Amino acid sequence: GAGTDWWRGAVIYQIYPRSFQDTTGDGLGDIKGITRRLAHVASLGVDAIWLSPFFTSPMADMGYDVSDYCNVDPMFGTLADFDEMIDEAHRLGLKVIIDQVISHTSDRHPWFIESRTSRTNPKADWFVWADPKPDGTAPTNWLSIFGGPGWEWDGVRKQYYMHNFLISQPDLNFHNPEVQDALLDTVKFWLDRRVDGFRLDTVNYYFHDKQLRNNPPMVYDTDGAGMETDTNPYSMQNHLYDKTQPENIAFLKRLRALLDTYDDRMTVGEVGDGPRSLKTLAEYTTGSDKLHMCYTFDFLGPAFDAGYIRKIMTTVADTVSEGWVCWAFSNHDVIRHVTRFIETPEEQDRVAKLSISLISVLRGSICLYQGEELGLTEAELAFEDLRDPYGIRFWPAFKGRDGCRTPMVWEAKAPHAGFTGGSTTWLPVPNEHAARAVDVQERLATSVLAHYRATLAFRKAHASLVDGDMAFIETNQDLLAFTREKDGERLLFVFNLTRERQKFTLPARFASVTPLDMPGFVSRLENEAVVLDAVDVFCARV
Ligand code: TEU
Repeated sequence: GAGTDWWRGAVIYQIYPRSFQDTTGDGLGDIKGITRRLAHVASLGVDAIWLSPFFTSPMADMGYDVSDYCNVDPMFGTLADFDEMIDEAHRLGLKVIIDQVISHTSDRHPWFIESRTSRTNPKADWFVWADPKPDGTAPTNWLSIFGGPGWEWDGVRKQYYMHNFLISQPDLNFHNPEVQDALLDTVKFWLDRRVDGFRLDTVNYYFHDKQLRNNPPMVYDTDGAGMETDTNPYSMQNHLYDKTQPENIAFLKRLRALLDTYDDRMTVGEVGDGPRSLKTLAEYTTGSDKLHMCYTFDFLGPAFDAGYIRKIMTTVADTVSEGWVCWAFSNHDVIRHVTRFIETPEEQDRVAKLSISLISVLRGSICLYQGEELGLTEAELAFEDLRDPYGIRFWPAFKGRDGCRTPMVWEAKAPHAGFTGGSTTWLPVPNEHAARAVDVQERLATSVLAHYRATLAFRKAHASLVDGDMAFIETNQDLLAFTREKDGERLLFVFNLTRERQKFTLPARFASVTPLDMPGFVSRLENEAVVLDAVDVFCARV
């Protein structure tokens, strides 16, 4: 079926199942817990949920290492729990998007267990196997994202297999059509279970360079300073193979054709590395025969800076004129944005509020990450608390991803803030998080939570914000001013992300403006000038 464009401009709420709500007392979240808490999600005014993986997994990478694509891991519950969760989500008007982690499997997946037994078994070619170089070393210089070489020796096959992430996450060989067929079957399994969409993990990693060519040092753009070559041989950026292989397009078309045999289903591909990512995103989302939209990493870094945001949005306008982007400030892989953006603890609420006000008026769809509606900061954890293998490996230079994965906080006074009725939690619940629990913020009209609801309602009330055009207005470097426009409605925004008051004289063409109340902010119009406080926004109908 052709379907509606519900995903275009949608607001998606990411749930990290392990940390959302426990109902069994084992200190780990589960699907029944999600069902129990969906009313909270719906109350925010979002359109959809995206669930991080809940599939059968040895959990080496917290579920991003799948050993059965068509089942629920017992720690999260059962397929029946999942069906019940979908019923409740749909009853509340929420679409359900699930993660598909198909670039690699777990090394405990039956496909890999079989593949590694010999060079001749039926699945021998389902993973990326290659002979060593004559001197016994790895076939190429490719590195793993999680550190070390991207190849692991297997003593039975006497070959190397390729992995972009952990050694226990072998890379599937997409060049083999049987692999594609098997993966499309798993997608069909979830389509038939009424899933509305898929977040495609590392969608630009699916194909490897079939010719196994060594990579040259990576060339990257150092934020305006031009292209530079990374010459540090130990750099994480170095020798990553160019993941964006042309063969992927044909696979994405097969995937889309399958989705289009159902009504209203969508895909959001994760495309996140470096300077090429927006080009890849455009390639994957232009036209209606590949992906619906892609998720980028551009706002997952440290920048809370008008110039940077203007640069990214302008690049998108130039590069992705017909495709569609999904933005996020936070997710389960990066430091929570409040911690990245604040300069002093006193700013925490204000920065949390301005961030959602900003991202919700940019052109694109958005993903929110559980807990950001409470203004949560990154949890500070001790080495002993860590569960993320990536953090354990690189501590203390990189502390890993556990600080954004701590349990959701529901009731300030309850043990473990209401996350579990049991005696332990898989990661600690910080006291300062508990103080910001949902029940506390529900009682406060000025809370970050109340601000999220008001802001998402504001977005819904103005069609120009959902998918209208976006045009920038000349300002000084510190301000971000733009209009959003659709069907005769034109809204003007002026954002001040700095810690100084700012004044901005409106261009003559905006002579008559009607200021609109942006919930929570204090900017005002004096004569023809917009006067903004530190971390403030002005909005008007023009
Ligand atoms: O992440 C893809 C990815 O590129 C990550 O390496 C990311 O750059 C890193 O986590 C940032 O700190 C996806 C998932 O979101 C992540 O949780 C998984 O570990 C990874 O794929 C492997 O499946």
